[in-house]
Amino acid sequence: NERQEGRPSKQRLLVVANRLPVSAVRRSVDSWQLEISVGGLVSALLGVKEFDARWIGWAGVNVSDDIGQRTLTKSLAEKRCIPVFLDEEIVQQYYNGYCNNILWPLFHYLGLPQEDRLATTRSFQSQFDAYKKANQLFADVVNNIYQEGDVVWCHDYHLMFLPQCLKRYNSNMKVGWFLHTPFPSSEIHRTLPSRSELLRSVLAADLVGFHTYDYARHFVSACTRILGFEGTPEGVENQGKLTRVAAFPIGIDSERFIRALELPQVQDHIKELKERFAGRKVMLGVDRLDMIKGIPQKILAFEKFLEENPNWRDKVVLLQIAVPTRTDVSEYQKLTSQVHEIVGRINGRFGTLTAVPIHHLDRSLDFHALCALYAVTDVALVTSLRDGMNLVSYEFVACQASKKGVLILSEFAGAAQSLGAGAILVNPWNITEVAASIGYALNMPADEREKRHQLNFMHVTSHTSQEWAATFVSELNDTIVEAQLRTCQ
Ligand code: ADQ
Repeated sequence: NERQEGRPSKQRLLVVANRLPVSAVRRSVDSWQLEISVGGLVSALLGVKEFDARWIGWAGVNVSDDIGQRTLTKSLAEKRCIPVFLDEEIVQQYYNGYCNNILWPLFHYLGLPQEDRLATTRSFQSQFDAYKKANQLFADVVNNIYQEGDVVWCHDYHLMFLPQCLKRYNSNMKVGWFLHTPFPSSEIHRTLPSRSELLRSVLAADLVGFHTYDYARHFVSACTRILGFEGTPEGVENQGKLTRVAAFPIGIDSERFIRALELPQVQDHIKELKERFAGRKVMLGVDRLDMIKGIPQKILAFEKFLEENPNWRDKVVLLQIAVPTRTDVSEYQKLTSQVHEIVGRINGRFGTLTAVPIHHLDRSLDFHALCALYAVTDVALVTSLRDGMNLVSYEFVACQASKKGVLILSEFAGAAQSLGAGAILVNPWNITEVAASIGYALNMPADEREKRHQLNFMHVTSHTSQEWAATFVSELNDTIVEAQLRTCQ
């Protein structure tokens, strides 16, 4: 034990997110198979060596029996993960309902569900109750393992109620909250029936972080207009309590992508792809299949480009990789059919016996295949209608050191604020503009591509996910010091 040996031990960081970075599959009554998913957050925190990170979250399975809960807890402990157990009813109401059917669309400017106002209002209340209950279950687990000196970092819109629950347990707990989606204009947030309760709870945190300055500003405006609190340059103040609000733009572990390109299996993959698409420029879209990603708009813009530029029809291919998510939700099923219908129509219209203009895959790619695809791409198309940041744009840039391809990027993605200098920014709703940008990108002279790429590459490699996590946690520690100073004065 480091403490006993007199060496300073690392500060414990309790990372609380809806999902653990591990998926659990039950093999028998008392044994589990665990699969780690190295998402952005995991690699961000693996790179931050000064903290001892523990994860608290839902393992994605319903485990209602004691043996199951005990054995899963034990297996997860080896991965430094602590499970929160949620029953099916809660998952339905909290996760599928309040989080994904209400907060997700609202925060992306898609509004509240409207099909049947009365039914929506009734179910709204029960979903919000389940949301609070679920957040309380997360708080119970955090509180059980919390030790003095720990910092607690809560993530995303699933856990907006958590800061308040935690502070009720222990007002000295250091609590930060970070939102991965946009925070919408206060006029949008105002429509949410539980608007004030959520804001008050988030304000219980010591530090509140967003990807961009705009989202932080929207949040502060919501607090001043809806709660009547005071907005200051540091954040939001109410009755002497200051909650720091700031922008912490996320990044990626760029080294991981750059290193992967050297691996023989990735090189083999690159070679295969180059042969497969020889003589054609490659355009790429990689998204979760979600309405916010603007996939139909992107494909329609590509169609318009082909329509207006017959000379390009057999010289360019669009690879659209879309991982299905939330497949049990009807809107997502409709979106899948809509995308398939458009792709089928365009391929029927512009395809030949030997080649089609769009390859659409409804699936996830493994990391190495993804890196190879990024590396052979001439033009990446990120046309989100709204997106907190968008890491695909960063990953593409990291893999383009030799090709220096062009990034077409939606001005409504947070990434537009960091990669705007090198990318071609577009309004994804304006199909004509996106089609024209495709033409501009495909014809761009090498020196302009080089210049634009360098700007983005410098940003992506110097603003990494590790730096993002370290900055947030160090600022969180500082806010506490400030608070303690105030009480001492
Ligand atoms: P997401 O909406 O998931 O994240 P994004 O930032 O683009 O969006 O991250 C997606 C991740 O999934 C990327 O790492 C990408 O490589 C991977 N991915 C996507 N499609 C894939 C496919 N077909 N196969 C394999 N991998 C695929 C949320 C917010 C974002 C914010 C992040 C981080 O919505 O705006 O940038 O959190 O804060």
